[in-house]
Amino acid sequence: MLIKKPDDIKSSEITPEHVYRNRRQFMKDSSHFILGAAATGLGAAALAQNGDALKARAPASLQRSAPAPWWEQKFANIKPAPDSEPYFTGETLTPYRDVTNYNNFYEFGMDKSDPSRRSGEYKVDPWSIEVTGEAGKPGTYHLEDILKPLDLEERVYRLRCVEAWSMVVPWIGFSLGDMLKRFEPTSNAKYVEFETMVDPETMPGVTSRFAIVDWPYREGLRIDEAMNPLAFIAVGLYGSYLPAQNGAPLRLVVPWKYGFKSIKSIVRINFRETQPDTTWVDLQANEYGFYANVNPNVHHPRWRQDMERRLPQTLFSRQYIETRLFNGYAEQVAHMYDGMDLSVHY
Ligand SMILES: Nc1nc2c(c(=O)[nH]1)N[C@H]1C(S)=C(S)[C@@H](COP(=O)(O)O)O[C@H]1N2
Ligand SMILES: [Mo]
Repeated sequence: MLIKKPDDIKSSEITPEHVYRNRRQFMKDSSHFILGAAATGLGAAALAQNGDALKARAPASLQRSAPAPWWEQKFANIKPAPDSEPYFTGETLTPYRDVTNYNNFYEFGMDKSDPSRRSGEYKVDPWSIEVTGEAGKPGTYHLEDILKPLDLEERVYRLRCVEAWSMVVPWIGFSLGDMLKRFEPTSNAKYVEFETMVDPETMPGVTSRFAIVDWPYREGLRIDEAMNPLAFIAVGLYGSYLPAQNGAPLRLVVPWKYGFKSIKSIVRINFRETQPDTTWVDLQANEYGFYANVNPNVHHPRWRQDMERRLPQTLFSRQYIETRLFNGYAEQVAHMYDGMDLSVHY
């Protein structure tokens, strides 16, 4: 790698907006970039870290410490995102600050800032996942054993919430299918169901009298959706460990579906023959469906779904863009819904 981190650049000056770089663009104007890096302290550390640079890293001062020693080894070797769709989008990344302070994670409260402000007591080590149902290898697995054979990679995906805001996030993780295959789902496994941790001691939203969710938070996918290469398990973002508020230590990321499908802090995986009940469908079936594919043509009673507000926003600028069918991932996923009426199976 041709850039070394200059000693005089304080890592605290490195901000994620600056760190972001399209590698091809980088090759084109690298001399300009080196000058820029030296002058302003942009993301030289980020670019030097891997032989082939990650798209983005958290500011060093904000990078998480490893949840346990074995995590460091995993994170030492991350395959950078490619330069093309579907595992990369040319769009500007949503800054680390917004990705980690504007969250939906009702277990910590209902305000967007609750998950980052109120998750200080939350613990992710030790962590195990219970695998049940239609699988050849059910059991309780320690997270370390699940992650051991899986290689980490970076993927830059759009995340579109049903509340009509969206982000672009550089996740770190692996294909959901690669993890699930090892539990050997049987031919009866037509769906997979996930559950989130419930810990009243460290998750203040769980005991709140305003809580509307019947815990644990539950989500599910059809098995072919789960095995689609785009379905992802994130264990990090911006090159660092996942913060509590984003679903540490591991969460689902299903980029072609509304954000609520991307369940956080998973403790149980259940393979089943029938479609599972899921949290938001149970709460309000006329508003939220099991499929929840991003679709500008399917009306929602409270938020318009043909447009979205792309974060970050400031007091002075809000960026509205058109929402795309399957959140722009139609080429990879539309075939799974051939013959289905998407306004019925919303
Ligand atoms: N356990 C759990 N998972 C959850 C939620 C939640 O409240 N609890 N909110 C969902 C919603 S509505 C969205 S939009 C995404 C937000 O993910 P982010 O905070 O990492 O952007 O998480 C999803 N996963
Ligand atoms: Mo959401």
